[in-house]
Amino acid sequence: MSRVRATARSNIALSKYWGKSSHAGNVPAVPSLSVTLSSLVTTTDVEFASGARGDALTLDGVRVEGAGFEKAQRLFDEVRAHIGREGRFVASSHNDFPTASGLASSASGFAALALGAVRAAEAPLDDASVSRLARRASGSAARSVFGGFVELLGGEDEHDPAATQVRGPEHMPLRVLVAVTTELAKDTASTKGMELTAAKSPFYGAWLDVAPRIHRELRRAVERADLEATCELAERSALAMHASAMAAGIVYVSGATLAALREVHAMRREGLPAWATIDAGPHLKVLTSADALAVVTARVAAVPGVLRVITNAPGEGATWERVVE
Ligand code: 2P0
Repeated sequence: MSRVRATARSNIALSKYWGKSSHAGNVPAVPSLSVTLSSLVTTTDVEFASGARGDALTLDGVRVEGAGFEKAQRLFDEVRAHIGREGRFVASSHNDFPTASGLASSASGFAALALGAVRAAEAPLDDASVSRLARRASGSAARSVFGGFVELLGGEDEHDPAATQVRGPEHMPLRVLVAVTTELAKDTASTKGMELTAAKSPFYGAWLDVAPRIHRELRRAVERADLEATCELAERSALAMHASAMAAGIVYVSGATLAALREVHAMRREGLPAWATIDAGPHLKVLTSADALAVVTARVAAVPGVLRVITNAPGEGATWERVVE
């Protein structure tokens, strides 16, 4: 029996993935570029054992069931198909942040699970293949396999993309503040939100049109380490994504999210480097520079409805080690 411990960090998309292409295997409809986050870490132990009983997965001690487990099981099936051998996966996953806080991230979770399962089963797969495996479970997870600034292509021309590192963590002094606005998790899951947006939003076509253009510009800004242009484009990507989703009735923002967004805009008017991005939940993520971190953090933390602020620098990619007992 072989046990492996894998760690992966969450990531935040600067240019957003929202919507799926027509290809099988969870291929995004648009390209995205993320920064891996230093402070939101998932650690997953995976054993690959002989025996006919089924696979098992726990998250912070609680057995994972339903859609999350189905995704994990498909991932395990793919790894078994690669090695051509039977066996059961037993995985236990821990987040270093409260799982029920709405920060629980399928990105770090499935990246760690994919890497752990591949290494536990000794499947001869490289990081790009691990990224593809993770993507099939959850698109954003493909990006958490790598550190720093990471791109995942998407669109009808892409059939089975893996994420790739664009630049390492030290490339830009970017800081990401997660302004936590609720300790409760429940929102429309990303997959469902994307489906509803594609089916119902009058602006989904506009999103598919603009997202790749914002992404291209943002990628160039990252390459030249232009923090201001990167963050401005990131905010534009997030607002376009949310405008499109909102027109389908998918509203992720709360009053506290908008209050924090207004504070970010107020800071910018004062000349402070602060921009915002929002994912499929009510937390606001503030993008700033290392130099302005202290003042921007204090301003964001003082917004009514912001419960706490988690500071992140660009983080490392997923890692693994064999556990010897
Ligand atoms: C992203 N978000 O690029 C986008 C931007 C949030 C907004 O959470 O359906 O959980 O499992 O592939 O990866 C992406 O959603 O969705 C996501 P699935 P995932 O990070």
